[in-house]
Amino acid sequence: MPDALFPGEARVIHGACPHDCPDTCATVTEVRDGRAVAFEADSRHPITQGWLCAKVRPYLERVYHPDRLLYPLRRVGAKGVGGWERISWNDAIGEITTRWREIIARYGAAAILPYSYSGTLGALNAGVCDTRLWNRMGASGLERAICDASAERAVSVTYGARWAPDMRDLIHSKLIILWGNNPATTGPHLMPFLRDAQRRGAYVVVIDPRRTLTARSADEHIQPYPATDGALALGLMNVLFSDGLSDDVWLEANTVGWRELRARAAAYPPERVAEITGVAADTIIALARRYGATKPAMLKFTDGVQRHGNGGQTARALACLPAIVGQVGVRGGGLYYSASGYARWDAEAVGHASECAPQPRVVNMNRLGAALTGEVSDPPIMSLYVYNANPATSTPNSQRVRAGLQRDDLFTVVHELFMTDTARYADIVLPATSQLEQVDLHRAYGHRFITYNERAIEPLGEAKSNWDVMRLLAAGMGYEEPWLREDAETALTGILDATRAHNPFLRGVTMERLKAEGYAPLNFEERGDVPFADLRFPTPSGKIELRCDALAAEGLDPLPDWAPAGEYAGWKPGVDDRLALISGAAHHFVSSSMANVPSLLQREGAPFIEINPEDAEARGIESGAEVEVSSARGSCRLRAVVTTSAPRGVAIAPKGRWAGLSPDGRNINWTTSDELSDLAGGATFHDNLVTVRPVVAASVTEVTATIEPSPVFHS
Ligand SMILES: Nc1nc2c(c(=O)[nH]1)N[C@H]1C(S)=C(S)[C@@H](COP(=O)(O)OP(=O)(O)OC[C@H]3O[C@@H](n4cnc5c(=O)[nH]c(N)nc54)[C@H](O)[C@@H]3O)O[C@H]1N2
Ligand SMILES: Nc1nc2c(c(=O)[nH]1)N[C@H]1C(S)=C(S)[C@@H](COP(=O)(O)OP(=O)(O)OC[C@H]3O[C@@H](n4cnc5c(=O)[nH]c(N)nc54)[C@H](O)[C@@H]3O)O[C@H]1N2
Ligand code: SF4
Ligand SMILES: [Mo]
Repeated sequence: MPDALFPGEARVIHGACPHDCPDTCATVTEVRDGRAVAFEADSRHPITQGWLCAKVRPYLERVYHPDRLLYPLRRVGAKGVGGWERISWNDAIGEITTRWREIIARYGAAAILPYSYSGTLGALNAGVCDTRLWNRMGASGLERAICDASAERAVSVTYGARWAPDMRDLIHSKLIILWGNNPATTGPHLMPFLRDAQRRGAYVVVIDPRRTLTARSADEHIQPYPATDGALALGLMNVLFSDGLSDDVWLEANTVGWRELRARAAAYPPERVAEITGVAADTIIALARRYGATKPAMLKFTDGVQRHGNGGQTARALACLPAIVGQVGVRGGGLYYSASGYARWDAEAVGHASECAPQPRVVNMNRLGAALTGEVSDPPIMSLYVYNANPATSTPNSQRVRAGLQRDDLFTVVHELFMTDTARYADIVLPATSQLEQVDLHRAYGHRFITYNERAIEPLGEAKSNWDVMRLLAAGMGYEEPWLREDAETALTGILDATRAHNPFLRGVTMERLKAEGYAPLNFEERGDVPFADLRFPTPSGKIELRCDALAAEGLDPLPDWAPAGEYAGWKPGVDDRLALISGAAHHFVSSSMANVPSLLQREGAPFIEINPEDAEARGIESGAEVEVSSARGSCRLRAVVTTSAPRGVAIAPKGRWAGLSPDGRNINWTTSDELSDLAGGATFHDNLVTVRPVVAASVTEVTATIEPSPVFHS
């Protein structure tokens, strides 16, 4: 409403939360005189339901943060020290493309490594930007395995597709098992549906070593030792089969390998599983009987449970369970992993790979530090281009990543909104737009709506979107393909149209409609809205593959199994001095995004580690004390929170803390492992045994003195 105080017309712009979260909320930005004055949830959206999470509610604090990067910067002085001078975009693009041409002439384009992950999940500013320019250039590919690779592969080979039920169908569930999933923090829009189901009599079980926010409101909380879930799942199968609670007729009709899986599960009687997991045999038997007898039963898991050396097999075992009780294709039952398989963007429209030479090689992103320090040669990596990611903070074995970033002969460009731990090591820093300043299109991994993000405000300073920068870089390299010049809307319309042409789930979802309505539901007319209701599975056999021959062909075990994950071999909780360290999601950040927003930092408190009272006492640690957390890789210092939320033998230190904002200049990823999992090169953050010791008072001053100085700007 225009008035004397606000002469500008108020505009309301529809958008999407771009962050790595299953909820992909529909948002509304109110803009006056070119400035966003309010940022809220879209009250019409059936999943967003008119509210945003604690971390994104104060989003304008992030968008208008005084530390936003507004101009291109060139490093002055030594790497990582923080001296910068302002340069023009012309100079920045000129310098980057000149260096790249030299590197390509000497080493080949494979010596250039683009590194990105989930700063935004948009089809344009992630999807297109992760492929087009790099395909054309022939740069090294990135094996995008830092998050969900093991489970993604496990679920895909078992069911043939990653389809998940409608959250609203939880209301039909009578039993809901949340396995290694903490939605109250990591996907909060599930919670109201969970509550409604519970009120209607559903029994909710949480399986998580930590007493999470989600576990607190469950009917039952089961706390296995980390990385033992594969054994627990096989133990449940053991009881289901031996008690006659498996649906053998259904298994015979709809699966392959169920008898072999039954034989495998026979090796996991409850007593043995109790020994492995620390969960009482009676509890295992009771849960199996409940799962066998209660219908519909939903099993939901996410990725926290697979971040260890046995992660692939663990996810396979979990994914098989709903089939044993014949709950697949049933409303309110089945497997709820990820909905991202419904609207996979047409790969050719996104990346135009068929018009380019084959990718020369791929580098596993979990091995970034190793790759930069010699593991990858012929050619070595001579240039790193980072966007949508903060590897110095979020990638495992950070010390090694740092060592790589410090290489004087590595030409590093970081495109960012903020001077992150990673950007500090760049040769050139480019300023990025926030979601309010860019156009994009979003699918979700937790629900079944497509959401359009309209630009709400002009870019701050000289910030540019990922795609705008890629187009400048392409032009600077002399690439002339029309698909490297398209504007944002043309590119997105092309991708949506190409995908809809062969994907019935997108029927009726057009750009015109998205622009007019903000979001649109996927279309389930052809396949039915319950995943696999028609019991057709897009696997080689057309059935659920409990035994998976494709894995056997790769020399992997075709049946799920359990083995002690990497570092856990021989570990005896309570006997061993080392604690199993889990570093999952922080409540107020998304990975390291938002971990520089003052109000959120205040709510999250100092970087901390949760430790059980008995473990604390045995180590002379009091709540609030500073502790040193060390693994075979490295160490960092945190505040101890002594709490029964951590079971004995397990410690929890949430991810996402900026090393540069921590008193010791480090974070928990100094301790985590860059070994790969048993499937698809997955991350093993939680395969991490640590010793925790109080820091002696004398060295406290020394620690505070190592706070990294703020970057110095020469402009
Ligand atoms: N607030 C917030 N939300 C987020 C994120 C964030 O950083 N902050 N990150 C986003 C991203 S990138 C992702 S991938 C998702 C992840 O979503 P989730 O998978 O729900 O999150 P995590 O915290 O990684 O792990 C979930 C739970 O797994 C438990 N866990 C760890 N190891 C084991 C194990 O061996 N067995 C069992 N049973 N449980 C285990 C942890 O204690 C944790 O409570 O969340 C997204 N949402
Ligand atoms: N210890 C431990 N570490 C973990 C995990 C764990 O469980 N434990 N989980 C892992 C998981 S699941 C994930 S997914 C990864 C995530 O790792 P990353 O993908 O590296 O995520 P972030 O650390 O949030 O860094 C994203 C960066 O992108 C920037 N950004 C946002 N939007 C844009 C944009 O439009 N353009 C550009 N150029 N930049 C943008 C943000 O400012 C932010 O600095 O972290 C992993 N790290
Ligand atoms: S982070 Fe998740 S819950 Fe929060 S606003 Fe974004 S999509 Fe919604
Ligand atoms: Mo993730």
